Order: sequence, then structure tokens, then C-alpha cells
Amino acid sequence: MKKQTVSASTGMSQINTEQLKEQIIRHLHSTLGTDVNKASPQAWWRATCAAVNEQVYDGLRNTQRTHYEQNTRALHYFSLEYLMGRLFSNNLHNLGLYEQAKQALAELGLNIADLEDQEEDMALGNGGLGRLAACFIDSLATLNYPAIGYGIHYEHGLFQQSFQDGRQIERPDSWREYGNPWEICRPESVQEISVYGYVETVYDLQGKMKKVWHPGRIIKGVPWDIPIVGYNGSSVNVLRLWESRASDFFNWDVFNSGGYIDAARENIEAETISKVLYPNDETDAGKELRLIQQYFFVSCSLKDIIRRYKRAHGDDWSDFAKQVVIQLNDTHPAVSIPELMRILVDRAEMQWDQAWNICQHVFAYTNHTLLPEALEKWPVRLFEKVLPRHLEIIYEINRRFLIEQVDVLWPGDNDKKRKLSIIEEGHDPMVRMGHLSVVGSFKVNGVAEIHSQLVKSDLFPEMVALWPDKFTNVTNGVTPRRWLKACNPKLAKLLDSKIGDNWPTDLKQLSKFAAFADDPAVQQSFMAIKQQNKAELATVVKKLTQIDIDPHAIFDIQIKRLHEYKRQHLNLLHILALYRRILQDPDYDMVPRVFLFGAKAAPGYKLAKEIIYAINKVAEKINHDKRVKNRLKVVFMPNYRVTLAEKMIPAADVSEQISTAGKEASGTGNMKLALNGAITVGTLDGANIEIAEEVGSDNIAIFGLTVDEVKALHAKGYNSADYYYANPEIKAILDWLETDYFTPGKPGELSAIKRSLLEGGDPYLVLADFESYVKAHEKVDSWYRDQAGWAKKAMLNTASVGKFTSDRSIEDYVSRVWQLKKCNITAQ
Ligand code: NBG
Repeated sequence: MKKQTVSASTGMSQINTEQLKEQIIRHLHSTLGTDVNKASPQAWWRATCAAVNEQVYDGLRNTQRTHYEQNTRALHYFSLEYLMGRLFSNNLHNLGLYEQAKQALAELGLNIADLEDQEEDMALGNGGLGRLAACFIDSLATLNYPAIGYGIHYEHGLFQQSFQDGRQIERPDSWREYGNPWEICRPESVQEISVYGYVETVYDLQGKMKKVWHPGRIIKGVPWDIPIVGYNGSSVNVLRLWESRASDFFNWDVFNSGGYIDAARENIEAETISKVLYPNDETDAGKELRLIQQYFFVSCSLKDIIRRYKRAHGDDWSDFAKQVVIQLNDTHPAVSIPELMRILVDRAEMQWDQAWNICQHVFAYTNHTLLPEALEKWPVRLFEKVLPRHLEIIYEINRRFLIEQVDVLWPGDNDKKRKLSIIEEGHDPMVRMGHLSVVGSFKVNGVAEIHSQLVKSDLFPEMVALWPDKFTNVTNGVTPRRWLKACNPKLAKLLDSKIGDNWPTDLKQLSKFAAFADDPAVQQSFMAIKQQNKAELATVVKKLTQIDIDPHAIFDIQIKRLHEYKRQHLNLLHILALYRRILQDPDYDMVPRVFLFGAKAAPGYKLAKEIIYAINKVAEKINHDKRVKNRLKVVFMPNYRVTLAEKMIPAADVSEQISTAGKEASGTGNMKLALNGAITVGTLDGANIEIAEEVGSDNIAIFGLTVDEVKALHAKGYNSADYYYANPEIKAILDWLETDYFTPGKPGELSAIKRSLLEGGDPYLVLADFESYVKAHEKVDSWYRDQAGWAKKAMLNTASVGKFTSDRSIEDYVSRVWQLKKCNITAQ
């Protein structure tokens, strides 16, 4: 075999096409046990993954050794969700091997795209929060920060969605039914954790009181490591996901006493913990199993961290907070605060104050939503049952907080105490996880400027009075490696040729592309690429939905979880308005438009499912109506997920970011679409505001009420019926939905939307924003008629959004929160 060259930094081999080919065939033989003559696409894909892993593991070993030798401070990202998507092309791109692999496979008679399609999405998340975590771990590795992601190894990720007569059907997702080539099981790092049981108060010989928790169940956590490959020979970090199993110890006892069936039942119960991802986006499930999931992964992870710390420091805890920082991705992992206290106070026998001091220097908390239904609260009685000792610890944290902090600033003010207490009083007292997270963390951040402001002013104003320096902002970002370079190779190449190829790790470089925005030749190349991407998407649409769409129409895309606050129904009302105008005026002049949706609704979220149904029914009607003459098409893509996003985003002309102002914490799809040259139709909400600042008002269509106007309208008293009666178009559309026009023979089938907007009071101000939304779209229509003008706007979008790389977010976290040092990886 030819000698491999070795990259200076990580020691990852830089192999050529010929060597890669040899490796793939070797793995086909020795790893897959098959032969070139009979290998299935799955086998080829797995053999290629194995070949890729040879490079990955070199980097992994070097990274782990370097981190160990340098005993670096490290970030521990705690998240219940990681929406990874596929890793095949991502790993190839980050290793700098994509072109070689494409070539090697071609020489073996294979198409790399077909192999890519062999991989199931790793959908261990719901939406933005989980995808953000995935972008962040990509950036952390790329920037050479020592970091580890901790989460749950769900057997079933987010459900698969299909439509039956327009209605959402859910099916379980089995992303690793036949194993997953990227994960490594680490039996040597198994942990055991406890739940249930009771707490006993005991006294030692000196009369010192001690609390002893006698757990009711022991559960085993088995770690699976997914190597996270940084871009261009940087670090290879790890995402460690815990799978739950019955503890051997526990089962053995039951088994020995003849209880085979009981032992089997215990097994199933223990395994249930990591069985499924809760499919709720921004709602709090509040179920016992969910609390156990949270505690399970947090407890396993803390034990893992402590094991690693002790290897270097023994029982000396004094450096713990110097070495370890833990980021809580929303309140989901907040139970780690009392868990660390329990370990320090009960197990390490540390004084409370000393333990609390460590905690308060270890944890930082990111808030991702202001929606009240998403702010986690756990019934005290549930906590008591599942985690009795932790409840006691939370009471003590709360008692000290109320006396030492709240009562000092507001002496004798019981209202303040009631409002700030970690325990919410009432019939069914609750543990407020947001309060616990703020009290137990040294930093709290929101995810876009406006959102961080609202966290301070509306959610935790008193906490800000107590700790003004605790609160900060880190605006979200997305990895340009996946969301431009890998998913839009043609645009990536154009950028390489015009501004050089440093932009994937230095996205501000994109601003140089602005110099070409008036250049007709570059405009044409840019638009030709968009056109090709649209044609490719049209093929995907045809395959998945049998709907023909015209790549010359405007592709207007709304992709995100289905939620009333995201207002897919506002989009629908606009579509109905256009349809009605066309029917009323056969010559209605509009640039042809294809409205594309992608969204999953939480299975228990009725209205969200009704909105999907309504869009599908309206689509059916419009797409078959000859009178429309192809001016309008509506497509609801089934089973929206990362892989579909990668196909839709490069093909978008218009990006719908239309949440009610104040409701979308940040959004990250908005960034991906703008990066790929789509023009945003959006409200002044979340990161839209910062996108508007970057791209300039000529290159974005802003509409709707502002946060302050929304507040003022609610304060004054919002009456949606006023809009219904005042605007004949609104009235006609809503009434139309009640007829059987879209559901022949079944009037009233689509009336849930009208009901929510009228009787339901229209909580998300759809009707209030309708007119201004329609106007924004008229503006977009007129912009598109000037193709050169449009090209310029689109190009300026790409050129102006360098701020929104997740590398910048990570650098912000590093300087504002984590205080990490880069660690360059050395080869041995
Ligand atoms: C979501 C917000 C998005 C934001 C992502 C990532 C939750 C609880 N929140 O606006 O709705 O972009 O978090 O920060 O999923």
C-alpha cells in the first residue's frame, strides 16, 4: 500500500482516492463479510463508513490523548436532544475526503448520493433546540475546544410522519434497527444510577446528622460514543449518549429467588427509559418517565465527569469548577443541580456552602423559550416519589435562597418570596425548573438579542435585580459546513471561486461576495445555481408527493415544527387569499408561486394536526384546479427532517419566518435559508431582527406588529372579530374554510382554524397581522419581477449573514460563559 500523508495537526491520514478504494473493498471483505459481486448498497455504505472511521478514529485517539495530557478545562453540554441528521457526507466533508470518496465510489461503479440515502437520519431531537446542539458540537470540534456532548441514546427518535387523506400519521422511527456504523459502545464506562425509594435520617457517633437515600431501583447506563469530527483536521470530540438497561445486580437477585418473569419485567421497565424521544416541541410533557429520563442521563453524565476528574485529582475537589463547566440546554437537565449537590454533600461529605459554591461555578443555563406551556414544572409529589432526596435538597437550596438573597433585598416581602420561590405553592405544589436553573447557575443566556432582553424583563426581572451580571445573550448560529458547503455544493463552489475557500471556518468572509452583487455574470451564475437546486427539489417533490411543480415559480418555503405561534395558518390564509383572487379575477397577475411546507405536529397537539390537514386539503383543491393555471401550487412535504431540510433550503427563494413577535426565541432555519440566498418574509421576532440588521431593509420583507405593539394590543384588549368584520377578504376566507369546498360532502371539517381565530380569541394575532403579511408578499412578488434586482437581494443575503455561524455563537459562549482555551491536537 502507498504511504499515507499525515495532517500536521491531528494526525488524521490524508488518503487519496486509490487508497480509499482499497480500504472500502477491504472493509467490504473483512468488516461486512461480503464481496464486490454481491454487496448490497447497504453493505457498500457500511464498508465506506468503516473506511471513513479509520480516519475518524485516528483523530479521536489523538484528541483524547492530547486532552488527557494537557488536563484541559472542558465544556460538558447537557442536552436531552441532538438532531444530528446523517453523518456520512458530513464526516467526509469535515475530513476533507468528500471528493476523494465520490471519485473512489464512482470508480467502483457506485454513486455517492445513492450511498448517502442508505443512512437513516439520527433524529434524536424535535426541532431547533436539538439541531442547535448538533451545530454547536460541530463548531466546538472545529474550533478545537475540549468539549463533550451528553444525551440519551433513544432507541426511537422523532416519529416518522406520513399523510393519509391529508392527516398526519405517526410511525416509530428505528434509526439503528440494524446498528449504526458511527457509534462505539463503551462497556468500560457503564454507570449505575438510582431512582425511587426513601430517605433515612441517621446520626453518627458524634451526633452529626446524615441523610441516607435507600433507592428503590438501580438502573444501568451504557454509553455509546459518536465521534464528532471537526472541519479540516481539527479535533474529534465525542457525543456520549446513554442507553438504559436493567442493572445486573438487581436482576440477579430477583432471578435467584425464582422470579424469572419479574426479572424480565424489570428489564423492560429499565429499558423503557431510553426507548423514545418525547415528541413535544415547546410543550412540557410533565410525565414521570420524562423526569426519569432527565435524571437518568444527568446522573450518568455527572458520574462520568467525576470519574474522569478523579483520575487526575483524586479526592481533591478544589479544581473541579476550574476543570468542569456544564451547559444546561434549557431546563431539561436542570436536575443535575441537586444531583451534584447530593454527590458532594451526601457522598463526598462536603459542607453545604462549599458544595453550593462549586455548583454555582459549574452550571450555566440557556433559556430557549418564553412560552408558558414550555416552562418546566414538576409536581412536588412526583419528585418525592422518583427523587426523594433531591426534593429535600431543592427545599434546602430554596430555603437558603429565600433567606439569604430574596429577604435581604426585599425584607419581609412575602409576595416576592412567593414569586421567586423554586417551589410554586398551590393545591398541587410544583418545582419550578427555570427558577432552579437560574439560582444554581453562574450565567443565564437567551438565544437572540430580543429574546435575552425579554428573559430579563418579562421572565426573571427579580432575578436580574438579585444578580445583574448573571444574564447575557448568545445569539444562535448554524454550521456553514452542513448548511452551505455540504448541502449546496454548487453555491459553495461559486463562493470558493469568488472569495476563496476560507469561508467555511470564517463566515464573515462572505461579505466579500457583496462586491459581486451587481455583477451581471455572477448574478447569472448565482441564479442558475438556484434554478438547478429548484429543479432538483422539484424531482424530490414529484417522487414524494406526485405533485408537479415548476422550477421557474417562486419557491416559498416554511419549514419548522408545526405550532400556532409559528403561524403556518397565517401562511395558509395568504394562500387562500391568492386562490380567491385568482378565482375572482381569472387574469389576476402574480408571479407563479409554489408554497412548500415541512412540519411535524406533536401527536397530541390537536389544532396543529388540523392545520396540517387543512393545508393538505387546500393543496389538493388548488393543485387540481385548472383555473389557477399554475400560478399557485401547494406542497406539504411528508416526514420533514434534517435530510429533507438539506434539499429544500438550497432551493428556496422565499423564507417564511412569521411567528408572532416575542414568541420565537431565535429561530435557526431563518439563518440557514438566508445563508442560501432566500429572502425572508418575517416579523421582527427572534433572530429575524438581527438578520434584518445584517442584510438591510431592502433585502428582507418585514411585516407585522412589533413586540411592543403586541404587548400594547393585548393590554388594550384584542378582539379578533373586529378584523374579521372589518376585512372582507379575511371574512370570506374564514367562511370558505367552513364550507365543504375543500372537503366535498364534509362541511365543517376545516373549521377548527376559524374557531381558534374567532371563539378562541386568536392568541397569536394571526388576523391582526394578516393585512401587513399580504402586503409583504405583494412586495416580494414585485421584487421577483426584476430578476437582476432579485439576484442582487438574494446574493446580499448570502453575503451578509456571516454573523450567524455557530462558530461565532461558540466563541461568544467561550468569552461570556465558558472561559475555555483552545487545545490544538497533536499526532503521536
Ligand atoms: C427553540 C426556540 C427557537 C430556537 C431554538 C434554539 C425550544 C424550547 N426552543 O426559536 O423556539 O431557535 O430553541 O435556541 O425548543
